[in-house]
Amino acid sequence: PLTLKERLAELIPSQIDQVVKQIRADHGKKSFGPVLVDQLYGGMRGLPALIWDGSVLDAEEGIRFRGKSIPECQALLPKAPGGSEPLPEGLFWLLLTGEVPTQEQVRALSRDWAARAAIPEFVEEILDRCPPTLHPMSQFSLAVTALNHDSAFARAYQEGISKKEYWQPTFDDAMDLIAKLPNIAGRIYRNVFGDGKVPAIDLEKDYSHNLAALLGFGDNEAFVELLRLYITIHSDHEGGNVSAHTGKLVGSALSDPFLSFGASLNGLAGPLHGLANQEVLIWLRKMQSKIGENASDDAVKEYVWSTLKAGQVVPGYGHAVLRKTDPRYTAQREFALKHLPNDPLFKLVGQVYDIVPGILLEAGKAKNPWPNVDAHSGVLLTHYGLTEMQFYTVLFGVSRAFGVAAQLIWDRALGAPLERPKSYSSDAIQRMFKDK
Ligand code: CMX
Repeated sequence: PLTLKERLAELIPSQIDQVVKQIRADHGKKSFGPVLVDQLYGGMRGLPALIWDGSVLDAEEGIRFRGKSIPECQALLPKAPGGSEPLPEGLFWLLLTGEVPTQEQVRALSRDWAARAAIPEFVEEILDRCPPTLHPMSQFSLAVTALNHDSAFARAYQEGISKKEYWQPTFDDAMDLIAKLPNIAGRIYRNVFGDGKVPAIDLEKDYSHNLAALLGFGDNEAFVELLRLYITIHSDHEGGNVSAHTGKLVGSALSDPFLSFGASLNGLAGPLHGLANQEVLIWLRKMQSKIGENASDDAVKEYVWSTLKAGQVVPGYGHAVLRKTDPRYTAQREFALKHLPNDPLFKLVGQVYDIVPGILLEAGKAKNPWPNVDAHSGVLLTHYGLTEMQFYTVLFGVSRAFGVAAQLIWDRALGAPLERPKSYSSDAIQRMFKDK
């Protein structure tokens, strides 16, 4: 069977000639509609501005990866022997090619990533020197940025590679990037929360198993299954979110995939984006310490209102694009119903789900009162003993590499140009519309 790189090499010419050139010839001068001044001040919500092939987000239905919903991916993508969650290896193949790989192709990808997993000694040293008080996301970003030292793309560019070949070293870097993340994440986790000793990668195991083992949970098959699901659903959420768009933007300057994804991680580390992963659990724990376990609905309601009245957001609720319950939330809820139905914190998450949307609607500001992906992930990780909340967004970052890397490869294959949208000053806008 073909390797992923061989299959991509087959797909790229037809995507350029029969798809992109055709779309531009047929529709290149068509408009999506007017751009409103409000959109410039309003975080560019709804402004069509990017091509992103791996996934598209529907406001009502949620994400589809290459046209496939999360339940469809769970049904169609290859599983580990005895497992029932999709292997992220298969999801990466799907993101890149639009095709569901065979079991054998996924096995080959697991082996390839395990073989590429080692990180340079100097990167280990950088991590070992970080004070444990430096947030795990900052450490993660430092290490990923430093991997640029061995970038195949950066080297090839210096040696004068032709534009047509850009995608090839980008692909090699993307594979290295994804492959090395478990070792980086494992080292950060062990340095900050453990004894600093990181076990070796097992060349025969799948990516999620190895990541779990590096974190110290390799013997817990349910946790490994959770990681397979977690990485699959956090991988990609179309192109406009902060981490995805940042990676694409930085990549458009022909910064290599390590520099580009390092930038993505800095965006993911913000509390309105990936850091909500940790914020939700911190918020739930604070609630428990204030109103006790098994609190009444009224006590929970009061706590939610007190959050809003203090001028804070309810973490894990709301979304810039989604207008319904996030299917990534639902997938995690189903995992919890299967594996940890009686967990007290899971029950609290369910209680919060029954209460928060009504309050956000009553408060009348949030356009979407429903939970997003981050409302559920922490309770699952905590259940299995991964209780260090400051680490959660690192796992989100490992997963987000899949989506960003896939698009970086396609951007270089399609010759995507430097991104450079137009900006205006308020003064310029006032002058422009003075008499209109
Ligand atoms: N709690 C309280 N207020 C909220 C809210 C929430 N969960 N969600 C939105 N609002 C408020 C906004 O802060 C905004 O208030 P102001 O007008 O005072 O500025 C108002 O409602 C309108 O916001 P919106 O148009 O509905 O939402 P945005 O597109 O501006 O922001 C998001 C989207 C996700 C940043 C916001 O819903 C939020 O802050 N949620 C909590 C943090 C969170 O869970 N982030 C994770 C998102 C998923 C991810 O990227 O990982």
